[in-house]
Amino acid sequence: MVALARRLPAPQVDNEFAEDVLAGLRAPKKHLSAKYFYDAEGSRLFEEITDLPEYYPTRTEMKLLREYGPEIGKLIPEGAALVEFGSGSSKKARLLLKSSPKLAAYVPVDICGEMIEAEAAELRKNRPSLPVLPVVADICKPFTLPEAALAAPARVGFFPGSTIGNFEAHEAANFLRNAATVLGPGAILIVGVDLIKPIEVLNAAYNDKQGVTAKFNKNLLVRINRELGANFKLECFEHHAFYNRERHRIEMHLASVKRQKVRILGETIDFRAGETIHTENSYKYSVESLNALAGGVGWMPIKAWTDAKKYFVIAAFKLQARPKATRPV
Ligand code: AVJ
Repeated sequence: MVALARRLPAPQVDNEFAEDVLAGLRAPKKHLSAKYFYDAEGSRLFEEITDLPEYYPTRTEMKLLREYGPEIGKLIPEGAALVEFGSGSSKKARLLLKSSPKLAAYVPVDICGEMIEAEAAELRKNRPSLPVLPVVADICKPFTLPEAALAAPARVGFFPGSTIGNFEAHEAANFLRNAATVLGPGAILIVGVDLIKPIEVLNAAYNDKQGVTAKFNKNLLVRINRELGANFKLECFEHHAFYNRERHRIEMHLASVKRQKVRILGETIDFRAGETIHTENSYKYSVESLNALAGGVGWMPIKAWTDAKKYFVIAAFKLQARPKATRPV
């Protein structure tokens, strides 16, 4: 009986969230993964952030896509498959699709099945001739593309939104290596990345006057209270966001305003006054550091497009052909 019970699949999703949260809060330096921001309310708050006057990334990237879409589209070979990593809302892909040649397929890949199915339905209405073939997968792990994408003469990856900024350097390298594996020989990759810029601009973007980013950060505690039955008091934590110059990243934290205890899943977590939970890193790159990262795993820079203020870059890479193993004579 016990052996049988142990073979039953665990209720994975909830368990993974619970385990990650507990492990993060037990650690000497408390931390939570930024991927957990995006429940329904968190996704709504992020959309609100993208409209804030201080939050330049989304606006700048959209402008670049509108302005250079036709030029970027020229890099996409006729009949290719366009694979979007972590698509969420395909607003940006739509701008790229507008200037693409005839494509074999558009393949949005996301861990959230509901999200991409809804987006796919929307896109099919707009572009009835384009096969939209969503894949539900973790973009950092190997997955198989749909047959139509594999049969296409080439595959082009698209990774907008500076989502890569949430990864540590080794995770970013791992993502890029996985993208190469998934897309295969001859692949092209188009990445949108937030650039290093004056510290005041960066700090303002993550400390907006209306407090939407603070709400977005604290929503993680709301989610933990709801889904894991914790008793975080929102008024006892403060939103802290600042640029870390040495590490080229924005850090977001939730700082405990006093000494306090929080109950979660039968455990008590102690907070010292001023102690923080590190909730997000948002790495900023230079075109050079991005090229070095990509080049290190076989992606050769083709071209990069930036705005006049150099706030954001859309960079295109080509997968370096692997030297063929020579046959011993
Ligand atoms: C979605 C990771 C690009 O880092 O700017 C926005 C998330 N966090 N405001 C970013 C975010 C706080 C965003 N990314």
